[in-house]
Amino acid sequence: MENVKSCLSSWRHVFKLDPDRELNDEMLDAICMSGSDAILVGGSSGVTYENTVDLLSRIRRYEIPCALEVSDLEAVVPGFDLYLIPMVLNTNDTRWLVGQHQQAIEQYGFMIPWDMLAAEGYIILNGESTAARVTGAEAGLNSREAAAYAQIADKLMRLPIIYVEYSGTFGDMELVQSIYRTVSQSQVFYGGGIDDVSKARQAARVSHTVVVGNVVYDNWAAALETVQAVKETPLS
Ligand code: 1GP
Repeated sequence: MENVKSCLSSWRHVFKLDPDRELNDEMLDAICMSGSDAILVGGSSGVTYENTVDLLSRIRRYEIPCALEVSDLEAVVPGFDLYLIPMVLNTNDTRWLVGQHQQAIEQYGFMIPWDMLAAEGYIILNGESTAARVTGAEAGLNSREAAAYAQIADKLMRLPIIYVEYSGTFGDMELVQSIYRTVSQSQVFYGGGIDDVSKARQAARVSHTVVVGNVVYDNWAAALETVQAVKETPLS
């Protein structure tokens, strides 16, 4: 775990790539050579073994570290540097907290490379997102409620990562800051709606790691600009 934590601690900016979406070689080259700290492969739907292998093999032409965010057991592909395991904190459906994990370990526990895994305590805050709908997340939290979930992850469960997920929309930076201020050992990831330099900077002030997703596919020139914006912004 210490190795995993020290690897994660160098991640300030991360691109999240969806195996189910098209990315041509020129775009992938620009993303992998952008100076970002890592590529996170994952998506909320349509992720298969085949499209994950395909994307990994293309990213492997580059030196950038590459992690798989495991959302579907059928799409777990060997060869990533790290495997991130989401555990959704703000849902009443425990399948997304520990249920699917229990089944996976019961079935495949003997072949899990535990020292390559890191758990992510997800707090899902965009009720319109696929992730919220699929997991039944109670997304309408205020800052105090969200920060209380963060303390469960940080202080009770001692998870390496707290993932503040606004997927598809730019979040409430005051709420993110209240989470950031409350943690003492977890690394706070922020993701959601970053599509320009200004939003990248705002998120970089209140989270250890900034995750940039959709804009890669919508406006990759803008996506590339987020790297430097994050890197030159100090944490608050
Ligand atoms: C999605 O948090 C990531 O899981 C990034 O969000 O796609 O909105 O950038 P966006």
